[in-house]
Amino acid sequence: TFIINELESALSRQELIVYYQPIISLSLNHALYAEALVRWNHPVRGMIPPSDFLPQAERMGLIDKIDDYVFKRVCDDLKQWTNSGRAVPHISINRSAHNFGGQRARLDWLAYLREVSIPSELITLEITESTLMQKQSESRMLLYRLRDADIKIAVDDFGTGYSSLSYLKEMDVDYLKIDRSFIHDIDQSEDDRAIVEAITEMAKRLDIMVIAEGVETAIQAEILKNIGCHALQGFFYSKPLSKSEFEVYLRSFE
Ligand code: G
Ligand code: G
Ligand code: NA
Ligand code: MN
Repeated sequence: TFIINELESALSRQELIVYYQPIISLSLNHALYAEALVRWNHPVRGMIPPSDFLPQAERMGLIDKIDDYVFKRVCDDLKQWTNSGRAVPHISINRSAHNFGGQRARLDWLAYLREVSIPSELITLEITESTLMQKQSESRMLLYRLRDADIKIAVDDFGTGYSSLSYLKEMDVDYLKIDRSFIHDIDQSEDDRAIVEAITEMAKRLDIMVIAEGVETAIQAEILKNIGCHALQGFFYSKPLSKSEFEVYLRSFE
């Protein structure tokens, strides 16, 4: 398809751009927080969402290049925000399970942060449960290196992957992001509410913060606040914003 041929050149032509979706803190110790989400600004087709090209990118072995590219763009933006003298947001960045710990032809994220003098505490890595379950020593070593350097780890789409919770014991994680499939009907479904309550209770006892994803209505937000989630993300608060829109959002905190 068109994507296979064009994705590689999209990278070199800088057609991939980063949007930021605000994450609303209820009780985190930092108020400014957002998830970086890639978009493809295609010269003919316009803005293409990640769901329409990341699966292909993964199959083509291009996802590492995309993740490294997005990481660098986020670092550029963080550098700019730092230099502006304004409050600097924490940013969550997705890193695919594919070749997660791979050393070959991959950017060393920690070395890069040091090179551009960005404090690693500003960065959270969003990874899936399958990444945490990877037993390869390269992946494990990278996770431990990142944690040692104060990068935060968030488990993305929590509850939809492996049912084993053993990794929570082996690996310190900072956030669980409850998948939006549990949030969507939470005002109707006793079951979904029970699941979100149980996850939140478990997380608190493990000293892990809970972020609910896909919050679309005031009722959902109210229920999630009462349950005690630490932060909320979703269209009810904000869609993903372009960099300049996100800067307007940041200024609204001043
Ligand atoms: O923005 P949207 O909801 O369409 O994103 C769809 C999926 O793409 C989400 O699950 C998100 O985690 C993932 N995603 C967005 N940006 C990136 C990225 O830069 N790298 C990786 N690996 N996944 C991303
Ligand atoms: O979990 P993941 O990283 O895949 O989630 C990010 C994706 O979810 C983004 O593509 C974003 O556009 C999408 N998204 C963000 N907020 C909402 C929401 O409230 N409802 C739905 N359906 N999707 C959302
Ligand atoms: Na997610
Ligand atoms: Mn994510």
